[in-house]
Amino acid sequence: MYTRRNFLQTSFAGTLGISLMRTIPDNSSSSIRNDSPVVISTWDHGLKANEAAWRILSDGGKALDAVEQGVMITEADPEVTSVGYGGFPDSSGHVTLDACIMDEKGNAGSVVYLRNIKHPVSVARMVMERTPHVILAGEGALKFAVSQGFTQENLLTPTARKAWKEWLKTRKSNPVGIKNHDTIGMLALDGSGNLSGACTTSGLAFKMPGRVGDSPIIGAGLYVDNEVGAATATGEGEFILKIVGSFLIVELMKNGRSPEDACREAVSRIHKKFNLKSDNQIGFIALTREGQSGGFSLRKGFNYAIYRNGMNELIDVNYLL
Ligand code: SD4
Repeated sequence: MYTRRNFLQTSFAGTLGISLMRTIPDNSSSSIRNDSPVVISTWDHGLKANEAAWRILSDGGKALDAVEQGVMITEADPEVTSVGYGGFPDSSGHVTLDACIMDEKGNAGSVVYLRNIKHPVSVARMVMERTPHVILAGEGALKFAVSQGFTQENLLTPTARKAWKEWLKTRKSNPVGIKNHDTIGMLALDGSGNLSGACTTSGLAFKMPGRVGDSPIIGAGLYVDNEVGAATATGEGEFILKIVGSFLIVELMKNGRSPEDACREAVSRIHKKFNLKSDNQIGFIALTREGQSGGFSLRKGFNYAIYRNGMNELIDVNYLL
């Protein structure tokens, strides 16, 4: 049984960052005019990221630029310990980043297992725009980034290092837990009616060296079909990969399912197929080309930020268990 919850709405008053909270109607999917831009992104850090994206969208800019600039805010934020700079490292103490981006034409770029570069999403965009490939991994991705002018820097903050050192003492704490989910996936619809998406993460905390999750994999962590809509994911990538979650959601929407219904179906399939642990979490969000949005998660606690009509809101999604 999933439970309907009231939405928590947080309005950010422009750059002043004034927060207001109020309850909005019990309906997670909402429609807007076709020509109104909208941006949605996972988790509450999406509020800040949305602001950067909205500045571009409200100025008549492209969804592709909006999603890149939007998630770069989170990548640069040391407080966010699952994305970019400040992300928790793998079990050997290295911060390794995964990111991808997809545009309205179906072009895509991705980097996996990238070290020492603060903005993997921008490298992913360059893979898309400047190479004939879709994915660059590890050493090759780093060499490419440096060749494009990116500077190498240490991404392991003192806080993340301390957390890793603590974890090393026991190696027992489960890196795959609800607390460690903060990947940002962002979907935007611009004033020209074009959709784009981006997804960026440091993956699961203290993961095995070499591990890559769903986030940089087109179809799993992100998918955009300009004729239909877009979807992105957060949570245990191992499960999302095995159902090709984001592609599935977009195809379900193509067959008439609402964003929330499509996300619910993807979560249900994971729940039916796999033996999940009590701290596994999965969350999806989706956006149609008409600007209708929705999300759904396995467990309580997942939310997404939506900026439309000049208002930035945080929505708690419905959940399965
Ligand atoms: C991964 N899906 O690497 C990512 C983790 C995540 O919020 O979403 N965290 O599997």
